[in-house]
Amino acid sequence: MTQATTLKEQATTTDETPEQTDGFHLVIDALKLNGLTTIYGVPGIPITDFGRMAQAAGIRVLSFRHEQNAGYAAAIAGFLTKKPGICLTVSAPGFLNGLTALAHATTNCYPMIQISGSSEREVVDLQQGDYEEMDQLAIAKPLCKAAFRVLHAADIGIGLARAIRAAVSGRPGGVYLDLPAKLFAQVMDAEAGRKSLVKVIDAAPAQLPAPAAVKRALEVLKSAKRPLIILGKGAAYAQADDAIKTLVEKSGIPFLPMSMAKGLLPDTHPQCAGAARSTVLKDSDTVMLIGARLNWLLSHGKGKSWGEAPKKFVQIDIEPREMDSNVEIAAPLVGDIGSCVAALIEGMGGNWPAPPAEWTSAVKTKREDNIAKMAPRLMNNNSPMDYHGALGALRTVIKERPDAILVNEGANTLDLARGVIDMHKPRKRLDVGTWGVMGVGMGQAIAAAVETGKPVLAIEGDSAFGFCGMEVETICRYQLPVCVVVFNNNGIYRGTDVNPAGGGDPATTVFVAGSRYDKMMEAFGGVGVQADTPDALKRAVDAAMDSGKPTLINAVIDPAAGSESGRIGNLNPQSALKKKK
Ligand SMILES: Cc1ncc(C[n+]2csc(CCOP(=O)(O)OP(=O)(O)O)c2C)c(N)n1
Ligand SMILES: [Mg+2]
Repeated sequence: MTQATTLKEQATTTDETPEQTDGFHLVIDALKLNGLTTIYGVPGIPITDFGRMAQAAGIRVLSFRHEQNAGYAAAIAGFLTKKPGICLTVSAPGFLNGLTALAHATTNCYPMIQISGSSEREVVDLQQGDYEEMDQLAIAKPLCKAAFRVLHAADIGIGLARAIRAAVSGRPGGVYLDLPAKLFAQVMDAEAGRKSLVKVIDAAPAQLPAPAAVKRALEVLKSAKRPLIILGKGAAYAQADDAIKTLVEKSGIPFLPMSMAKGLLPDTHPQCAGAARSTVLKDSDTVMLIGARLNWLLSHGKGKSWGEAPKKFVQIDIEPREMDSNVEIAAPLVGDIGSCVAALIEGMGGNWPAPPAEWTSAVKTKREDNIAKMAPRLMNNNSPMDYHGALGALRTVIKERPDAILVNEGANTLDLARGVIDMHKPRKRLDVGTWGVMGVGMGQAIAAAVETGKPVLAIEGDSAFGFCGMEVETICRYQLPVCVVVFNNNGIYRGTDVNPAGGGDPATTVFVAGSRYDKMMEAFGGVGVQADTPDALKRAVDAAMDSGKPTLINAVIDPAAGSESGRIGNLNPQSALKKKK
């Protein structure tokens, strides 16, 4: 090398400004480094360019029509993948629209990160009336598992790492990450930027149960005369499917799946007590909860539905404070579900005694009786359809297509579908979760299609669908294999109520009679079908699932068929005073 060229090279390096990066790119690089390659959101100031750049950088960015639906998509993506689902929102109103979903994710223990742009701190904190002014961090904090704000570009890597860890470790939940507008534009040295990024190692470390706790749990189980296992959606989330199956089968104990744990073991499994729910809750003497909480969905573990006889509970949960939340837990087993279940299997050894045959055969008889009672109702071909006729047809669809993902919301539409439609594989049933929230359907359907690539069947009450129906445009835009069936009974619970005042306004629970929701899908280029009989419904769903084309089927349900609040009418407050007419 000559002296001249060396000098020339030196000159070029010193003349050139060092390579630079900015907040936009650091957020993108940090997401990619951690394998977070899908974003659900709505564009606008200050994150419009961020969305574009993320798309350019190979991240899949799905734009929704409303942040709440993007948030529900991110939340269920977290449930399906065990990685935090990412929801991207604009400041103030967009942030608030997404926040319901973040709170829902936290309540349901789904890992999710809501990344929101926010306005300028200096102006917001002095309350000087900035564009979309709001102290978002303070508002998000009580509604999620953790909340962070990043002010310096050099802290983006560590900020995202903290958010990921908080979302997925221990009991998963929603995390808020506040990124003020200025942060995106901040520039820094590219090499220093690269070094500032953090790849999160072992984001959800295994948490092993104490050996003494395992021993205690096995002793309680062994002394049971009428044992029951309840599988919650935490068990489905854990993705410890084989271990859970082994535990259930080795123990011979009847199991009851909660709604989103259906299919963890097939509902048709000989030990499944789904169709004998009230019997097993009442008559069991020992109950092992696996990733299920004793909240309202299990009547808090006490009261009429749990019968008179004393019960002993064994509970597996990663959150120690879950123990004794409602009743005494005789054997708390704190740890991640995979580790706890593996430890139990090991502790059971080779000759674990089967539960008394008297108990298992009583459960079997009850289950078979109930299934036989329901069977003829599922086969009717009435028009207009009742819930059972329509659901009987859809039950066959899922039986024939066990890999399809079922999304389900509504009141009667939810409660009856849960009972009627058998699930055959884990994490194929997605629904309203712990809050019984309406409007999750389209977000969940979109995320399910995006994250799994499987066809989706969304069974929606007409009211439930109304909360998120505009996202059919999103489904059409991204050409997702989603078939939406709207159970159209002209209203909430029923379409038959009349205004008690006799005035011109309709009753509070009824909608426009005979609406054609199928036309909404047609408006965006999807397939719309009107179905009046279970046979026509089955044909239309099969065609949709075969073609993979976005489809909406308006399933005409008898407006008088439903009951108030579906299966939970008892939760409506009743005044001691007589009803005034
Ligand atoms: C966000 C939200 N708002 C309101 C409710 C109250 N709610 C419970 S079920 C329901 C709708 C039930 O009607 P539909 O979806 O048509 O089902 P159907 O019983 O008619 O089959 C409503 C509004 C809720 N659960 N969540
Ligand atoms: Mg309805």
